[in-house]
Amino acid sequence: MNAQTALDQVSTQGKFIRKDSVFRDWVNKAEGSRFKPEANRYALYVSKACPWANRCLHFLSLKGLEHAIDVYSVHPTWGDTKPQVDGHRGWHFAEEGANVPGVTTDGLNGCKTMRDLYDLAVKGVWDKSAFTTPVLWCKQEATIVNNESSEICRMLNSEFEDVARNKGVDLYPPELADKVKELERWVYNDINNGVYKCGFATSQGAYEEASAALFAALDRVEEILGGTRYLAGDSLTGVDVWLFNTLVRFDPVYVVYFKTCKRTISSYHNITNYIRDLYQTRGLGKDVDMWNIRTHYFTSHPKLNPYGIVPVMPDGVDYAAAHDRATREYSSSKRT
Ligand SMILES: N[C@@H](CCC(=O)N[C@@H](CS)C(=O)NCC(=O)O)C(=O)O
Repeated sequence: MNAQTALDQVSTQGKFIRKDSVFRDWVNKAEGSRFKPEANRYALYVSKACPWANRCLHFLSLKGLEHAIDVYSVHPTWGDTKPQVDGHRGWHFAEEGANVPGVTTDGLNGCKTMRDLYDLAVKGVWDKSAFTTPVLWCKQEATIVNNESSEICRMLNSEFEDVARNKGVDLYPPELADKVKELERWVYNDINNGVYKCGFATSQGAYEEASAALFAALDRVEEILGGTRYLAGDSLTGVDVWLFNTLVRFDPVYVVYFKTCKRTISSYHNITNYIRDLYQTRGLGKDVDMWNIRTHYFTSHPKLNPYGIVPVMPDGVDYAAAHDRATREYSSSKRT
């Protein structure tokens, strides 16, 4: 049995190498498609702590799909999943009757853990990789359609248009496709996954390399945001949602936990204001659950934090504070 978590995905040089997600089917409208976009046919399993799952929740709300796809969310602290079989620790759902903020039971399938859900999906024992969130679940076939957040985001953006309340919202507009794709490449490698490369590295060299790439990328973001309101220009795109989910966790968690301490995000003027803008003006704040976020990281990996102590929240993190993004002049607009 190969019951892994992301913490096990480390090379012999101590580099964190994330494994590819395994379930890669698509919901689409095409004739003969196995998974058609229909209201009440799919569920999204998330952890509110998980940046990958959280970005799917943001797409769900930006597109106005909450009424059509139900959401189940796991407890932030990993626990034993099959103690009689192996030592794996992973995501659990809330116990019946427990009242944990932002956490639910698996009201759909009655699973106790995400591992049980993966077993249910394959109607046996899932032994190929970690039991990760997010999961897009098909109720009709009782299986996982997809467990790769970048793809779930794209499906939510474009495939559920007929049932979406916010029709016409397009976070991947065709005219920005190349630009967004190029931004996603380095935002994913150096920032979204970059913080994990710092935090899960097991050698000094691997950590320093990841840290250098991370802060070079953040400097680049700071510069871009001096010129435009969003990463790809004047409109919010998917890559902003990706970046936002790492940024909101940065000072409250990663600076301490993943040793991404060369600079804090609050020391970057444009990035700080950009987070506040997305949090408030674009409504992404509604799906940011700081208790789940901080509890998860600090209490789930005994290897990294043996006593599970959650450090005091640093001063100066205030995503609800006023921002200057709507009123400032951008160098891109000056040029036009
Ligand atoms: N490629 C996946 C990565 C998802 C992922 O790593 N999720 C983490 C939580 S942040 C997880 O569920 N980890 C469980 C584990 O490693 O066992 C995606 O983007 O959807």
